[in-house]
Amino acid sequence: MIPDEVIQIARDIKDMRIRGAGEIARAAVKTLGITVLNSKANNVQELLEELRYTARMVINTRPTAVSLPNGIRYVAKKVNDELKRNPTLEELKETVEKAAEEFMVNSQKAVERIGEIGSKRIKKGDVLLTHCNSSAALSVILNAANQNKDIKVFATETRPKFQGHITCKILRDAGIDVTLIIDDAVRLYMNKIDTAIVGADAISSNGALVNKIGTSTVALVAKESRTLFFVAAETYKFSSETMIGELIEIEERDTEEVIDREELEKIGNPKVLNPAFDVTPPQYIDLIITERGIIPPQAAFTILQEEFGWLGGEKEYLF
Ligand code: RUB
Repeated sequence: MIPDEVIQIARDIKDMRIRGAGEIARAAVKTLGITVLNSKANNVQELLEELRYTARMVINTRPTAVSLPNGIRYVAKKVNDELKRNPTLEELKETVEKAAEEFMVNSQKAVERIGEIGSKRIKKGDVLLTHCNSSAALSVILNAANQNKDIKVFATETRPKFQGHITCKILRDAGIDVTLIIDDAVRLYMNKIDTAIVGADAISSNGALVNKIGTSTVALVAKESRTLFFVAAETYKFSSETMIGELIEIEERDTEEVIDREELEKIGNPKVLNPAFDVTPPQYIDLIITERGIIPPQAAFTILQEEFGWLGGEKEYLF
């Protein structure tokens, strides 16, 4: 019943061939469009059933990136509004396709806008540090470089999956002066850094950031050495569930990403943990760059209120 292409996208998200919270959200929303294009539904109810099935499947791929359910919620809201008018099957299909396309275009535009807004906060000659691989953070860095600000960038490896290598490649291709360091070298070099800039998988209503494991250490060390710590995050990364006190789930991934079975046996089979993300408290964050402008972390609640009203936490993204 579920199109093969949807199953493949869900697998690609789970296995991180599609990764980064923004990319994950766009891919997830795309599956709704694909579901409609391949639909065998004979009526509106059957189409909604297919959409629910796809939505649940992709939402379960990775639990932390709140952009994923928020993307689905964007389309579901348009569908729920349309349902009030008793649409025909064809009309509802069109609504889904249009809403999915709209989300994908807008989210890409948001990343570009973040680059324009954020780059204004980068000064000529700044030395930056980034962790993991975030298209929003890179948008700021690439924009600043395009303005001939003569920046230098330190990129962490980001164990265990080495997303820092992707970051290096993108920045080197743009001709930027980049230095790759191991994650543990962050404190040694922090006094050379003017601004650390990272992306977000989720931002909670109190302004705390959930991002790649190791981000909170970067923030802590930045605070210690009075280095600025910026977050680049589209507003669909803000978690409405946290408005009513829900916690953002931290994904635990396969421990073989950390150490393979053979090596593990050699060292006496210790237990291994592999959390993919960690939480940075708001007091370590200087500002959050969104497509709507720059906010202090304390304004996260206001963004959520504007985006979701008082409906926070109602999980109304399901069709
Ligand atoms: C990626 C990661 C990125 C955010 C933001 O983790 O932590 O910093 O997702 O990325 P993973 P973007 O590699 O486990 O997906 O700005 O591209 O949305």
